[in-house]
Parts: sequence; C-alpha cells; structure tokens
Amino acid sequence: MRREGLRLGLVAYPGLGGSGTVAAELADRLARMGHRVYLFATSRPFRLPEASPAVHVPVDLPYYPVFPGPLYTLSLAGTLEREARRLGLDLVHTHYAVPHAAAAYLAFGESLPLVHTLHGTDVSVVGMDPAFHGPTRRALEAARAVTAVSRALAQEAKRAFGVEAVVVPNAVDPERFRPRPERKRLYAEEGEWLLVHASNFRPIKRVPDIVRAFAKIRKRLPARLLLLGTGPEEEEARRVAAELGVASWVTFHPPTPHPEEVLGAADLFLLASEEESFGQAALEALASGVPVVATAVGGVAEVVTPEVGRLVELGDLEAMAEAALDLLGSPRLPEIRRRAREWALLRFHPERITRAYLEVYAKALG
Ligand code: GMT
Repeated sequence: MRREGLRLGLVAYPGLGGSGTVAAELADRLARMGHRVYLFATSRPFRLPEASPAVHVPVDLPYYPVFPGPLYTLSLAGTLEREARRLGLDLVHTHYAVPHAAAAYLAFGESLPLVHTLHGTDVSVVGMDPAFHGPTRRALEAARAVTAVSRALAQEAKRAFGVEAVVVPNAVDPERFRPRPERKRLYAEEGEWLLVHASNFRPIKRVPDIVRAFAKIRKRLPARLLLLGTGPEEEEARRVAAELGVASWVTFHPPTPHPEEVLGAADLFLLASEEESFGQAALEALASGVPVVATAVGGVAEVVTPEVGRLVELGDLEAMAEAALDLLGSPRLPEIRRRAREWALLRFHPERITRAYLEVYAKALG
C-alpha cells in the first residue's frame, strides 16, 4: 500500500437500491480516510454525500442507431480501461456483479486487481439468466476476490457460480441513522404508532403485503403506515390500501436522499420481501432504534435477530400483524429499541466494515 493511500475505482448503479447505497457510502468513507476514490456510474449516485471527497466518474451511454439499445457493458469497460490508466488506479471494486464484473474483466482481464461484491439478485435472479451466467461466472472466477453481503448469499454464490465469497456485511452510519423521536409528529397524529417501510417498490419487495398486514394491525391499534420510496408496485399498494379501507392512514413518501429523517421517527419497520440477501433498509431502521418485523428470507436473519425484531414466514400476513402488535404492546419495547441500535453499531459499524474491505484489498493487491 502506498504511503499516500490507495487509488481505487468503485463501480455502482446510481439509483434507488441497496447496492448503490453501499458502494456510495463505502466510497465516501474510503475517500475521507485519505484514499483517492473514483466512483464510476451513469449518474451521480443518489446516496453519495454532496460534499464527499469521492469523485464521480460518469459512464456515458452513447447511442448509435445501428445498436438495438445502449451498450452499457461495453461503455463501462471502455471508461474503466481509459480512466484507470489516466488515474493510475491500483484496484477496481465493483458492486452488483451483472454486468459490472464482466465489464471490468473485459477492461483489464487479470492485469489489474479486481474485487467484486455480490448483492443479491445478481446471484439469484439476474446472474442465473442464461444470457448472463457464463460471462459473469468467468469474471468472478478471474477476480482476486469476491465478497458477499451475507453468509446466505455467499452460500448461494457457491451454488450458482462455484465461487468462494468472503462475507463482508453492509455498514450503517450511526451518526446519521439514530433515533429522532422529535420528528414523529411530522408523520403521525398524537397517539398513533408510526410503522414504516422503505424500498424501491419492486414486486420482490411485496409492498402490497405490507399494506395488507397494516390493515390487520389498524383494526386493533391506532397506527399509521408510511411507505418511503417509489417503484413499479406503488399503484398496486395504493389500490390495496383503498380496497381495504385504510388509505387515509397510509402515507406515500417520495424517495429522499435522507431516509434517516423518516426512519428515526418510526416505532416499527416492516419488510415483507420474498427475497433479501441482507436488508439494508432494515439495518438502517435498527440503527435508528427501530425494531423490525420481516420475512425470514435470504440473509435477513443475519441482520434481524430475535433480540431486535421478529421474523415471519413469507406471505404470512397474520403472523406479521401479530408480531407487530406483540412488539408494540411489549413493556420491553424501550429496551428492544435500545438493543436494536446497540446491535447495529456493534456488528455493522462503518469503521469495522471499511477495515474488512481494506483487508480484502490488501490481499487482492498481494
Ligand atoms: O439484488 C437486488 O435486488 C438489488 C440490490 C439493490 O441494489 O438494491 O439489493 C440487494 O443488495 C442490498 C445491499 O447489499 C441488500 O440489502 C438487499 O437485500 C439485496 N436485495 C435482494 O437480495 C433482493
């Protein structure tokens, strides 16, 4: 490692989504530690702090009428190759394997140390598509290191690609994600419990299930549901809320680069996903001192332990409502809230996770 620090290229999707969040926040932390960090993405990542010393390197999507669509993989490969030389990068670290791992492999082969972080559907869904599996597997095999955000995902990666991934969980910033009870009055009436869900509202997140579970809770408790984000299932979630007669207690909050302001005000966080390699939003809730009721899928059990929340079977909305009512009615709720934050800070503190990535880089650099 050079005395002045490393020159790192990180690659990420810029929009709403856990992998982009993880990459942008890691880039920011590494840059603030004194490394030179360049974040390659088609636009400035949503969760990269405005004053971050990490530099966004745009990846253009040139359009030529002869192409059937924009050639993102090729454009990223070309940008990485050109900029790595110009910037003197020591290592490239991609987040979300498809197509980032293959693009980096195309750019460098094995001439530059490459590290790839697997996030979830890049292994379980997209990566298994026959159109993407071969190139992704070859790129992962050739990398100096592959990491996965949970043990569950590492096991899946072994099955899907035959690769041994090092587990580096995601981090959460405890300064940013902290209890903010004074903000609750902005989102809920006096005497109402505030239940929150945050996601990109893709079908996999089952947002309408959250509304259905909430309707059961609302029959027994004065409560409000705040759905933070947007995406393909927003309309269906609105329709279900109207159908079940709870629309006036369901608030749709647009995506914000400051989810901490909403999460810190919540009493409970709900996650009904059918697949979740980690559950970054659940972790952010825990750090905010908010217990979580989630479906027991993928790596969620590695984040939401019995001390800080409840896990229920996928699609069991009765169990989800009961677990929520049980937690909210528990005399131990203040202690559970304290433990949620303690657990998040103990296991997922950014310093600890950044150190783990730096160890992976050190090994990759030989
Ligand atoms: O795999 C995805 O669906 C996309 C990805 C994203 O960009 O949001 O989400 C995954 O990565 C997050 C960050 O590591 C995890 O918190 C999510 O659990 C994971 N999503 C799934 O596994 C469905």
